[in-house]
Amino acid sequence: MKKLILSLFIMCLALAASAEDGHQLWLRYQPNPEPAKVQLSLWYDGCGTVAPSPTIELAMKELQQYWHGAPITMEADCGPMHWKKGDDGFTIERKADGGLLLKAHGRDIGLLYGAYYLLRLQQSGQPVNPCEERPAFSLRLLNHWDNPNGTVERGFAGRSIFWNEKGEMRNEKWDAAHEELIRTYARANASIGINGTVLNNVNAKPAALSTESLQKTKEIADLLRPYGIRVYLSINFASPIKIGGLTTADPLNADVVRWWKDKVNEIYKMIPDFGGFLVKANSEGEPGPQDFGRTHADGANMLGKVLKPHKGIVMWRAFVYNPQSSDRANQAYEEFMPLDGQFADNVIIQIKNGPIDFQPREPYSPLFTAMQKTPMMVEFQITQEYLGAANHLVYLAPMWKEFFSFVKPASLKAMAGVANIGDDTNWCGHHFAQSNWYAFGRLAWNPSLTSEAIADEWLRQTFSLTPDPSPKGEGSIYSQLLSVMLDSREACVNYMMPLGIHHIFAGGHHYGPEPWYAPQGVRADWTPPYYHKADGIGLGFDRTLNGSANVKQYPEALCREYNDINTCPENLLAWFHHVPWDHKMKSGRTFWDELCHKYDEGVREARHFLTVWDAMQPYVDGQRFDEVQRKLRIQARDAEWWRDACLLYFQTFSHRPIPQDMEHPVHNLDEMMKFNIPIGMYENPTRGYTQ
Ligand code: GCV
Repeated sequence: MKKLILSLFIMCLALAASAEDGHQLWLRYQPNPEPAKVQLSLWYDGCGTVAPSPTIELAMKELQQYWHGAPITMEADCGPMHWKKGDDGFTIERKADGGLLLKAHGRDIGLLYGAYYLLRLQQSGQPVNPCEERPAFSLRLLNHWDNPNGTVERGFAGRSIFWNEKGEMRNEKWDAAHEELIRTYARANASIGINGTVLNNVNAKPAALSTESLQKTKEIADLLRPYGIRVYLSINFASPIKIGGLTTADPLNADVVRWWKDKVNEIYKMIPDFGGFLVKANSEGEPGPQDFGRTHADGANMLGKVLKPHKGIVMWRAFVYNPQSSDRANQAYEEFMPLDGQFADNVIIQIKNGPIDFQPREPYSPLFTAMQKTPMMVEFQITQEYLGAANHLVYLAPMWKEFFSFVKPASLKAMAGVANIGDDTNWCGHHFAQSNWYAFGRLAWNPSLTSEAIADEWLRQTFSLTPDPSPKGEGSIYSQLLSVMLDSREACVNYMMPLGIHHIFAGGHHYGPEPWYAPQGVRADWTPPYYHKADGIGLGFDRTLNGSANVKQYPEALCREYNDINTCPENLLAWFHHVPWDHKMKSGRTFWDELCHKYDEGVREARHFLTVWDAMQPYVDGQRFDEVQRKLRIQARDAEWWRDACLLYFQTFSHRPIPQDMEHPVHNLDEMMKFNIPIGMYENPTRGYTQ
């Protein structure tokens, strides 16, 4: 044990001294000088041996290269009766001779997952015990919002890793390096159990289905396959018109159906294990079946039918809203509930975790508990569109766990996450944003893992942090850093939009505060005043039975709880109520005073994160230390900017003083109102407010 601690300590010192760019993610296994003892035992229906698949070869290679423990026997029944059956799981047993037995439940990928499981335990210093592991969801998918020109919508980590500016997968010059990049991406995903990836933006260009583009998709699929990852594509519902030369895309039109059938056949000829389609229809200007007088079910089922013979699926998004409605939060429910039970069995409705749009805090989308007869999956956003982009350290597992405290994982078929990955050297733009990719995969495998356990294993693997014999001792730097991760989401809510306020971001790029943003001609539901409704009386959206009645979409007990301002959880107060400025809060303060204190608390937390990180300097390599420090400085300044902008702006309605017992704004409202960051939705701002 002493030896292990000493070598980890030395490793930490060595790491601190050497430069590190973060490209290795959490995969920092130490190679063996000699291959580890790993044996294969594969058979065919109990009567013959079979050759290992590329996936099994990978598992073998990973363990031989990096496993330092007891000899391992890997075992699988590869007969047609078993192969491809069963789940993606595995079992680990201890043999009488002290060796380990790793058995796939059915599919070869179980052995690769088992290999990464063992390496994770080794890397994070945890013991290996007999276990049986199986994923909670059979589909664990990343959604890339990558455009064919190489930009990434809401991408803050550079450009697409799949498509270059010419809309090509790759060109001659970066062939080998690019293939390596895709393989590393696949390996990282496999190490956390992700088994599917949608390669293009849901705002899909019809050309994604051109034969030329499909050829590139096939090349990517070939690289990902050994890692157990299937590819999927987002499709544009008007493709039959745009690239098929038809005059309609009506899902009930025979020519349209034939066009989709032919296209799907073409895809499966090239990619026999193609996963299926993701569809954003009749949403934010994207075409859909309603353009032809048909329903979401008509559109989804037509696609489901043509994919079915190939075992493909349709993920049909419920992210719909129109400018006329009086409450955007009501709309997905209003459009989809009447269709409950009408979807084909290979169609899954993909629903964002909240009813509006990936806000720092939202209640869960009521569709999840309302729809009873329709397969559903949740869509989380790993990329931080509304959480400080790649500048803020915000660990998202607590947010996703909050969702699962309301929505039972067993009620869902699958979990999708909008990826935060780009071609930046460190993949995610911020070293700590890697933890969100990691946490997404771990929760998709096992949603009952705690946020703390995931953060702990990620930190240990990513930063090789065990600098002292009691690294988790009360008050140790390590435990403070762990707390930073665990507290970071709530801190972000506090300095951006506490107490249920939502969608008060800058227009367009969504970075920074702009609660006043309401230019003429912009649809109301794209402007913050639509959501905060600040006036002389108070702040917040009345979604009670006297207001938009959104509360009615929740189960009865929750409806009652949310509807009453005295029982509604305070962290959702302004989501469900127009809260009077003098409303008495549990703390005894008025709502206005509480709001001021929450913002200030957020600022103090963001500053504290920087203080903790500064103390990490001796234990972290120089490059990553500096890069994270720079980002934490931006975050602390941004938190101040958010507090000052929001409080000074809302004060013009509340006409109440900022309490004496907190720090007062240091920026001027008129100057902040003139400030804007000249970027679009494809890049990370280099800094926030600079006055
Ligand atoms: C891909 C929000 C984002 C858009 C995104 C959309 C969606 O509106 O701002 O960038 O488009 O959600 O999820 O479809």
